[in-house]
Amino acid sequence: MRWPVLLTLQAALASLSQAVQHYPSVWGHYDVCKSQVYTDEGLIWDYMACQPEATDMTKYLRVTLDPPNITCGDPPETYCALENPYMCNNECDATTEELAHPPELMFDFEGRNPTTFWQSTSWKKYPRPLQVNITLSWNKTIELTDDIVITFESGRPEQMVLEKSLDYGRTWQPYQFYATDCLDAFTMEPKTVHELTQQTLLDIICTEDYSRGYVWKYDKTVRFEIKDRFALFAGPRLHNMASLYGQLDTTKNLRDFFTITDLRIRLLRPATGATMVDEYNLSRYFYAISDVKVQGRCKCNLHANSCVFEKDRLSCECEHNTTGPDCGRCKKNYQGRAWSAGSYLPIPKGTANICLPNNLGPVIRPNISSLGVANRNQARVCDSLMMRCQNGGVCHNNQRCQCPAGFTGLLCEKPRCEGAPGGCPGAKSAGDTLFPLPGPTPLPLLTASVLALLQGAL
Ligand SMILES: *[C@@H]1O[C@H](CO)[C@@H](O)[C@H](O)[C@H]1NC(C)=O
Ligand SMILES: *[C@@H]1O[C@H](CO)[C@@H](O)[C@H](O)[C@H]1NC(C)=O
Ligand SMILES: *[C@@H]1O[C@H](CO)[C@@H](O)[C@H](O)[C@H]1NC(C)=O
Ligand SMILES: *[C@@H]1O[C@H](CO)[C@@H](O)[C@H](O)[C@H]1NC(C)=O
Ligand SMILES: *[C@@H]1O[C@H](CO)[C@@H](O)[C@H](O)[C@H]1NC(C)=O
Ligand SMILES: *[C@@H]1O[C@H](CO)[C@@H](O)[C@H](O)[C@H]1NC(C)=O
Ligand SMILES: [Ca+2]
Repeated sequence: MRWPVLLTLQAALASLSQAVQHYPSVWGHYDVCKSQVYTDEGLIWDYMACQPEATDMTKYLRVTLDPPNITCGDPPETYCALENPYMCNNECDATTEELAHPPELMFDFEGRNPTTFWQSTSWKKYPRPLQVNITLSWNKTIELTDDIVITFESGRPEQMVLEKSLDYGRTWQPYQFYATDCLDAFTMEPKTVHELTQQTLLDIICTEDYSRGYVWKYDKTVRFEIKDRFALFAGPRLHNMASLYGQLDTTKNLRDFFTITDLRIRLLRPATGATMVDEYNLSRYFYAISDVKVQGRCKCNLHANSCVFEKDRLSCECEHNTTGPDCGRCKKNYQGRAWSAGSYLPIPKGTANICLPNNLGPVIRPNISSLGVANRNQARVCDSLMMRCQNGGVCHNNQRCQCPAGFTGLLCEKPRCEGAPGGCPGAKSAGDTLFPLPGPTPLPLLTASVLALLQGAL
């Protein structure tokens, strides 16, 4: 009798998850930090690993140019087209709104016609290099979830480096080198992201894919390929996110690779479209960028599912009694055990690793090692797909069955009133109390779990 109920429910959830599957859900669905559940002990909070949704991070950055006066228009200048030195109709004048090209235009909503863009001064001081640093700062650690895409309005640079910082701009590491000739520019062998393997994923490469000369009119973008790197673990269509999560959980280097506080675009040599620079017409050489895309999420150590932007500052709204901009510490009075990040494992809900109150009795407190910082190696008690919880119990975290009101026991195998004098007065069918689960957000929780299970199973 109960089977059909469960099966129908599963079918409903499965079709729901199919509907949701089209989402570009790059990092899965750790979207709930806690929920209320019924157990043998009554209504209790259940805590889960959680993270904010990925979003457009360019809304929250500060941009700095170096040299600071490298933006065109002061004094006004006229530029010529790279392909045609006789076509000089590009005017820049900082004092006229329609002719000014300030840095903000790299991050405004694109989709208007004509495009809006930042533009540098031209290469007036040739042969001194025309170099510009564009630094994007968040003052917050963020995790990249999609490719960084820089769209040029000018030709793409012949030499450029993308750099990152993980310490608010104190130190910088290269992310990727870009050149028409990698050997000549950086003495590096040219490579593409497709040559990387799981073992070489963290290698910094120089690519010639985004710098080629005259065809620039048709391809104006320069990319840093995040998704291709994810795909080395999660498969070509990122369907096996469980595998990626597993790796991210256990490999700090990998996690850090996709984590930044700042990005720097170092423009080292503008497009010239030829081997020789036309010294008599340097108004053809400059940089112009119409759009920069950075998708990511606040890093909250799996202790928050939202991140707020207040007083020009991003910060995680920490749960699990953690605190700090990245939820990187336990709250005062909740230092009963060492702070630990949440864990993506076990799939699908992870492990919250909440901070515990200081004054826990000796019952729980002494043995942190047996409690486990992350209980990722704990034995599986149940599995919702195999439906080993009986009498309509729901498998929870693979670690226990949430039994319906009438049943108890590890697998809900025992009627609660068994042995009670007089048997079970007015016993109801257990199936009736199976759903809905009481609690604030049972549906997102279930869909997230089923989705992730399905994704993991693919
Ligand atoms: C750009 O930044 C790098 C460090 O990332 C620094 O060495 C270089 O001098 C800067 N260049 C300019 C033009 O500011
Ligand atoms: C930018 O400022 C520096 C120092 O203030 C100056 O030497 C340089 O000529 C200026 N460049 C432009 C393009 O105005
Ligand atoms: C650049 O070329 C155009 C077209 O030949 C010419 O009108 C202009 O004077 C040149 N600019 C310079 C600085 O020589
Ligand atoms: C960066 O954030 C910290 C708090 O996390 C704040 O104290 C500091 O003023 C911020 N710095 C800048 C440059 O906004
Ligand atoms: C955190 O502490 C508050 C009291 O400050 C308490 O109400 C809440 O249940 C605690 N949360 C967790 C996850 O322990
Ligand atoms: C925790 O348990 C281990 C063995 O399981 C034991 O050696 C250790 O002394 C215990 N720690 C505390 C603080 O009781
Ligand atoms: Ca723009």
